[in-house]
Amino acid sequence: MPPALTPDAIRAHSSARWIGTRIECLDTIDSTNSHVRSLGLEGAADGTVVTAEEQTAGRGRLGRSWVSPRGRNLYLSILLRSGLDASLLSQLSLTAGLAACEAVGEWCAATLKWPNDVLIGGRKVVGILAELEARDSDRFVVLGIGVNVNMSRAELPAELADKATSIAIECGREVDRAQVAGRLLTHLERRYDQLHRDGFAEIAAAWNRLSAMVGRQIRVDEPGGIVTGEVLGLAPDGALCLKREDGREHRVIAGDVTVLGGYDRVGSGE
Ligand code: BT5
Repeated sequence: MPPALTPDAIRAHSSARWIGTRIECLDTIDSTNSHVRSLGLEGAADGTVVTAEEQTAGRGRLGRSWVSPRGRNLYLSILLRSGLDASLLSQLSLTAGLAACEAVGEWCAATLKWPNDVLIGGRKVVGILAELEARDSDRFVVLGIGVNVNMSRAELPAELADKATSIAIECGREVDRAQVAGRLLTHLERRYDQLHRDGFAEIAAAWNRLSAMVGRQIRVDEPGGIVTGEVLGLAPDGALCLKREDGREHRVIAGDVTVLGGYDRVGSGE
C-alpha cells in the first residue's frame, strides 16, 4: 500500500490560501460528502477539506454509486459557504469540473464532458457531486470530487472496463496522490475565486476550450423526450447549447448526454 494521504503532504503541493485551511485525512468512511455535510452542520469553516483512503458507500449523482477502492485514488470533499445561491449550483459543479480537468491535465491531456465528467481518451477519470444543504439560515455546498489516480485496469470492475480509466493507466506509472490533491485544490481555488469575482462567462469559455464535445453530435435524454443535435458549447449560464437538425437552437439544462457516431474520444456512459 502507498503511504496514506496527510494534510501536510497535500499542503506541500497546494498554493491555495483558503481552501484547505483545515484538512482532515480519514481512513475509511461511508462517503466524504456525507462526512463534510455533518461537519458543515456543526459549523466547520468555509474551505474545509476531507479526504479518505476508501469509501464504503461512495456516491454518484441520481443515486448512482462511485467505485472507491482503498489507497488507490482520491476521494475528496470540500465545504463551500461563501456567496452561494441554489441557482449557481450547476455553475459551481461546471467550475469544479474545469478545475479538475486542469489539474489532471498536468499529467495527461484531459477533456470535459457535460455536465462535469473529466475524461482521458474518452474514459472517465473524475466524477463530481455537488450537494446543496439549505436548512433555515444554514446554507452551504458540499463539493465532492473522485479522481482515479492509481487504480489499475485489473482493479476496474468489469462494468467500468470500457468507461473508466485512471491517471496511472494513461501515464503508465503510479503518481503521488498528495500531489494530485494539492494541484486540484490550487486549481479549484483559482477558478472558484474567478467565478465569484468575474461571473461565469470566462469559466464557460475555458470549459468550451477543454470540452471534447463542441462540434459533436449528441443525444440528450431529457424529461420531455429525446433531442439530438450538434454541440455549440456551454452558454454563459451553464446550459449546453445544441443546434438541432432543423437549425433551431436548443438549451440543455439537465439530462443524460450520449455522444453519437462511435466517437472514440468521448465515452457514452451516463
Ligand atoms: C459522479 O456521478 O460522477 C460523481 C462522483 C463523485 C464521487 C466523489 S468521491 C468523493 C465524494 N464522496 C462521495 O460519496 N462522492 C464524491 P455520476 O455522474 O452519476 O457517475 C456515476 C457513474 O460513473 C456510475 O454509475 C458508474 O457508471 C461510473 N463510475 C462509478 N465509479 C467510477 C469510478 N471510480 N471511475 C469512473 N467511473 C465510475
